[in-house]
Amino acid sequence: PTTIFRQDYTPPAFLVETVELGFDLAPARTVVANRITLRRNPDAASHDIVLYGEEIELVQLRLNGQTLEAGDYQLNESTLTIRSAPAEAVLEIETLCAPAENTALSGLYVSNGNFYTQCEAEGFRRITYFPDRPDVMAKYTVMLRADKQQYPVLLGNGNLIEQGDLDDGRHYAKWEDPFKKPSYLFALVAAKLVCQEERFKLADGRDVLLQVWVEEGNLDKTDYAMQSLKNSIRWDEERWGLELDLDRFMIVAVGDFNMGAMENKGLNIFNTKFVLANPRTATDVDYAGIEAVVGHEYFHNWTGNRVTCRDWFQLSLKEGLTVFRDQEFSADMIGTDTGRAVTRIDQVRTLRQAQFPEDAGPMSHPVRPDSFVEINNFYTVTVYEKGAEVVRMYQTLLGRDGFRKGMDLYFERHDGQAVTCDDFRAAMADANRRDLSQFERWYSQAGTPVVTARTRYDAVKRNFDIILSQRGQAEQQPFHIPVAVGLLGADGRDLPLHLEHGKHAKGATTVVLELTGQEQIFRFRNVDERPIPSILRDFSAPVILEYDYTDDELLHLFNHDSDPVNRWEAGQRLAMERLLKLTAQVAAHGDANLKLDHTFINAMRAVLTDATLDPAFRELALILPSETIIAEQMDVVDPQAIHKARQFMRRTIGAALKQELLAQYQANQTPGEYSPDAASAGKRALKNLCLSYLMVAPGADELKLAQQQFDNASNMTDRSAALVAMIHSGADAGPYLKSFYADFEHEALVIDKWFAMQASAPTSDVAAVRKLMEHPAFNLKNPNRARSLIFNFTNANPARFHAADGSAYAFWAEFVIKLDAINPQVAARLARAMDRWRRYAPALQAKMKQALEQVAAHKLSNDVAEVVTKALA
Ligand code: BAL
Ligand code: ZN
Repeated sequence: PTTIFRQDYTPPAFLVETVELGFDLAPARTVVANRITLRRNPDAASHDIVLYGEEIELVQLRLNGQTLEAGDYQLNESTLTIRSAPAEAVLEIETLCAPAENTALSGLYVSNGNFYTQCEAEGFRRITYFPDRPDVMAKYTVMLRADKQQYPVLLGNGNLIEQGDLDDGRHYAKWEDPFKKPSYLFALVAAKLVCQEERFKLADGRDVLLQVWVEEGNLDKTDYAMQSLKNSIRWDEERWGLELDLDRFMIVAVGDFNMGAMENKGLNIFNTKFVLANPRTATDVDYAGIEAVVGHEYFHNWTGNRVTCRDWFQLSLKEGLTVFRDQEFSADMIGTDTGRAVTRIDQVRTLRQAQFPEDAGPMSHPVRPDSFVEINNFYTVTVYEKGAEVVRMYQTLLGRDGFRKGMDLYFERHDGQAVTCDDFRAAMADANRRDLSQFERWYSQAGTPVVTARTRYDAVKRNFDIILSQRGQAEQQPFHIPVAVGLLGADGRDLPLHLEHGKHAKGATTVVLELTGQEQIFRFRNVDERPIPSILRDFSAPVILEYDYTDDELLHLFNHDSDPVNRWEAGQRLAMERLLKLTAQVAAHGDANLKLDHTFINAMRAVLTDATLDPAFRELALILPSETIIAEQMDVVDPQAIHKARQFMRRTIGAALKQELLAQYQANQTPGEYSPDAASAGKRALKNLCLSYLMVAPGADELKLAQQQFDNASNMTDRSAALVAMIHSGADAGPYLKSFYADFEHEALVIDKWFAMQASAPTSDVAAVRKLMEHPAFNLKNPNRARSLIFNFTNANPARFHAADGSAYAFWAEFVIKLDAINPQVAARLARAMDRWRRYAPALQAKMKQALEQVAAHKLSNDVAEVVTKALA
């Protein structure tokens, strides 16, 4: 495999002006006719036309009307090169492909008998020969031809300009996209589908057509996606002044899809998981996911499509920014301060669960990577979620208005262009007359910086100093880190702030300290009492904060901090201290004689029963750090000890707070018609968390409660929570699993849940998972199904995955290899489950290494080869 370096970027030798594509669609043999007009790029030195192509058969090639013979061009496995081409060239290329055999789901493929495409990042070259790179932007016209009965719906990017019938029962549709776009945004759909459609008025008065296309039988599950689309359009207008630029916007749902969804121009193609929902089949979390992903893909129309990436190293330019936009959208849709904080806490949990480990592991890379073997491996939590944190930090440093000015300038300068992360940073800096050169290090330096805080109080001078220092990886330069800080008095209230040499609004109780050096002292004046600092409010930077809080200080913050994110954080710190001690105890002496202090239990009781707090916040405050997050705190990870320690803590809380949990379980019922709004979802989340605590070691009453909830549930959130509680408690859930399966046999997304909840159960070992694989509903070729069973076992059931005999590692190796032959992108994701193998005890390490080597010894895709090679390096 070849490594590609960011520094080697050169502009394309030829630019494409127009693309005319003709498709004769048939599953086994699709003919693609491609006519492109090219013009030599004055900025490039080379005169060679380089086209990329993979897994396609070249039938004919013509240059400016002349058929080219074999000697006139060079063709190898991945490129077609025409040397010293004329400055203006019209290429006519005819190729064949076999969509029905395309199990990689990249390029043109068949799912459940219908045609779909996925071109990002490099799928277009699996459709036709093309300069398939994002800095080549062109206008496309596309003619689709297919059997009318089998594929009554023919969709393309942009506007439908012509359609009609052909001979032999076929029909055609011609689509034209008025905007220049890179090839990765190309899409087509030829299918038997139905749609929900609506006309919608934009802020400028234009009337547009919105459509959500699904397979027949799913029209009862499109309302929420449609509502989310309308909310997204409105929000983009109101918050950013960005309008829909087409007359028509389509969402199409497909059951076989590698990603969550794809922002193709005017024709978004979605994993069904992020479209289909009704109360019976979808949970609150599913509804929230649909809102976020519909928003995300829609927002890409400006941040990604109108302004795109110069090269794939700049992926975070569009992804980090668009994730930030969808996060802000979801927060604004809730519309309350605590609602916003709840979404922020969720973001922090994701970072700690997935991004911090990635940044500390073998696949660690900067937000803007410097090299890759396979770009598909870089659609990561670092590029996406840490990228969004980097964008958020601009807003924290520049303020909302300053950030908006930067966005406006970015569009003013770069609309219609393919640009870099540096261009975005320059727009932010120039619009605000700020020097953001040091901020560049967030793009170029990998790893999670550690910020250490010390404090000192001078009662005589009434000064309070916060001394912040930072350390990154070896040889790294200091980052520009916004650290939001508040000071709490003994009464729990925020003290007024008087920062020396600092700017902040009068009366502000939170101030953003800018840490740019290795170590800096920030002095607050006129501080009448020794305060308790609340540092990194709202998680103002993606860093690890070290500060020696005492238990009393943490309890004070947990009870009083006006910043809900830090209030939650104080609870997490209290829990983590105890979890680590308990884990060490279990490892040394087993899980008898463990103890949990009353102070902690009382703190949990207080938050659980505090009716002034939002239920959604209370739920988050009561969830203990996950086993993965605990593992990240340990030098040598002992998954069994972690699991036992955490279960002990959950069991103890469940027993000690039984009455309160029951009372909150009853108090947070949501009778009446189901609604996925944040307030109702928060109540259900708290209620179901109560149930899960009560079900750690259930007696007959608790079991009955779960069974009743299962039987009487009016929605999937409650039904699945009851079932999960039963399965995870170790109770005999067999009859309930059976009835759940029978009820939802024909709802693929629900059957995914059925597999997932069993795969992640602490009672399921590798043998149980293998048994589930024999179930007729299991299908390794469907990414959602493979993820639901295999990934939930390898990633969400650490105590069983790390079984001492290594049997689950052998299982992992077997399925990485099997999946690689089907779908390298999915296989490479599974391969990542072994990323942190060096952190386990020697006996486990040896077995993990053996499994990695077993995979590495196979003939692998670039995707999997890159992951295992880096893991073993
Ligand atoms: N661009 C790939 C899918 C997404 O991030 O929207
Ligand atoms: Zn995206």
